[in-house]
Amino acid sequence: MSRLLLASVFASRVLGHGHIRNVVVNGVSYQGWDINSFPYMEDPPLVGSWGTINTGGGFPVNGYSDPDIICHIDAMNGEGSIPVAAGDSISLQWTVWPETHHGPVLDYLANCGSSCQTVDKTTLEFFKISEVGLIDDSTVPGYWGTDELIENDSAWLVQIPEDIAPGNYVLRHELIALHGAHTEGEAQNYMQCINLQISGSGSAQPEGVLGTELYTATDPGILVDIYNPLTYTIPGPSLIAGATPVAQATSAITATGTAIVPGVTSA
Ligand SMILES: *[C@@H]1O[C@H](CO)[C@@H](O)[C@H](O)[C@H]1NC(C)=O
Ligand SMILES: [Cu+2]
Repeated sequence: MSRLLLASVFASRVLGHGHIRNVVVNGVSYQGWDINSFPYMEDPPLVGSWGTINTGGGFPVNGYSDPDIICHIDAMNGEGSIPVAAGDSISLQWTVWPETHHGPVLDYLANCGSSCQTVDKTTLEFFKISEVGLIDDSTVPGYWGTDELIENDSAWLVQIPEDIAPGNYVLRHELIALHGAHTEGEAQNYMQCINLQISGSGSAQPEGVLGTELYTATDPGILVDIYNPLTYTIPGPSLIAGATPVAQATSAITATGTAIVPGVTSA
């Protein structure tokens, strides 16, 4: 389908849910992929974010083994990458997230090998670098990662592990809305992928799992009734060693950056 056709088919479904507007690294702001404008452009800006025809609707439509769970529906590899150093905290700045959509916030990395621009997403192996679930259960439905995102002016900090081996990585950032999750198949995952070129002198190469194997529909963190008191188990693989649960605040935006296209390196 042409971009224009996609835009007309899906524009009506994107209202009401958010997406990552921009990514801030050391005060430099990089534009995200904007479903409301990029599909209409002949020559959209070079960004690190992966495009998708839908960052708006509830997901998954076809279950957790569908490759659309990896970087959202019909995801297209990001054409650029954002340069970061191992240990940097990056700020993912969302548009408005709906208050009713309580749930965890999860961040994964996967090594792309030689190029995130051309990698086959179904081969990416994701390891978890950050997770925030039910923060305070003293009320029902509780105070969740998504509520912290809203309270923090729609900004989410995530720290790139200090000891990670340098290279090309996909950051997979995900919010899971659990308001309907007491019914199987009604949890809603909202994931977005962003290419990073990570520099540094670390050597850690954590093992990951395929995106299509991250979750099942009956995981206790996916099929769950948040309107009754609960102890919440965040879904997906365990955090890697060396992950930082709480990132350090980043500096204010002082400049605008442009994504780069990394030279192809040996894997
Ligand atoms: C939310 O803001 C607080 C206070 O600035 C900060 O310490 C915390 O790391 C932020 N949380 C996230 C996930 O960005
Ligand atoms: Cu919704």
